[in-house]
Amino acid sequence: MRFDLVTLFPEIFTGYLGQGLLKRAIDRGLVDVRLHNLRDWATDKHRSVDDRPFGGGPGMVIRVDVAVACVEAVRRLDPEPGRLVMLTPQGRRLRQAVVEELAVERRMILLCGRYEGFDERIRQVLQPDEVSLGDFVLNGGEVAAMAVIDAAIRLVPGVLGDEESNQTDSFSGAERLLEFAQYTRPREFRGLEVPPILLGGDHQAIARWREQNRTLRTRQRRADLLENQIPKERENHEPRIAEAGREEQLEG
Ligand code: 6GU
Repeated sequence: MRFDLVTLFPEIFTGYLGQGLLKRAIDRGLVDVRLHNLRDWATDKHRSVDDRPFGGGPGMVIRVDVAVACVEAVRRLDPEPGRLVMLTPQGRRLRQAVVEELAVERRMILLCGRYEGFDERIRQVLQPDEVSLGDFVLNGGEVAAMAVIDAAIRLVPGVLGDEESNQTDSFSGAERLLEFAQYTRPREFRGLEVPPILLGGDHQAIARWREQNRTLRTRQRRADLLENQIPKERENHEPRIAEAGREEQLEG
């Protein structure tokens, strides 16, 4: 999977790209990340990429001419046009279902803004898929772009090793519940003990405990996730297509 990052601050990504799972995926050729500095497409002598908003007000706005020239040039770097994702608090909220949708792409171009935002005509011309991390404001799209890449590469086949799996991740699988509680050594710490069932080696009992624990935790912490559940009987007797219809209804 190829990512092209369009940003005014490519250096933000260098530490992130050189570490952990992502570095391993890049070294193994499973993931390719290219950095592009928006400023390289500025045309005036000051190399300006932003300007004051028409109508007045605080902050600066990313220029349409620079952004469009940059994205169009970056797009032409590969025959696969890819999906253009604009990181903006006005986008649809990123969740695992959105990550799953993005992760099937062979290429993603991630457009990061800074300052007050993008000239509206950037949206009109490029028609990006607009994605937000949530209902709060970041200083720019770079942290959000890292989140998109980080979440997406977990779903690229081969990126996770044998020891890791995205199957039991929170928000994953058919039910999209939180993950169950995990424990490791020591068995006892300051009087807190590991649930004995996890030490017993009865794999069916462990699976039952984890299933219960997932549901309990989700009810306690994120009851909103349980509202999206398909009732068990319906899940068993109705075709899967009913699930998609229901999800649409709940999207609102
Ligand atoms: Cl994607 N960008 C910015 N600037 N702020 C955000 C965001 C994105 N998602 C949440 N807040």
